Amino acid sequence: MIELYTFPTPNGRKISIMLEELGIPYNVHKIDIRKGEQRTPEFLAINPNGKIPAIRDSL
Ligand SMILES: N[C@@H](CCC(=O)N[C@@H](CS)C(=O)NCC(=O)O)C(=O)O
Repeated sequence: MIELYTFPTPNGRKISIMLEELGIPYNVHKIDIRKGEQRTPEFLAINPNGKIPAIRDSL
């Protein structure tokens, strides 16, 4: 299963649009960039550049 880490910004919506168009199932995890959640150790382990969107394939 694809795990999508995102927030509703224009960049953040791009991956949702792609996954919807491809018909690929995915889980959404909100990363609130207004609260700095993109800089938590948990999120930086997923995307070291600290930006959304990011996807992970949990297999
Ligand atoms: N295309 C770029 C754009 C990502 C980007 O700029 N994301 C912004 C939100 S639209 C972000 O995460 N900003 C938070 C930050 O820089 O701390 C990427 O995927 O690396």
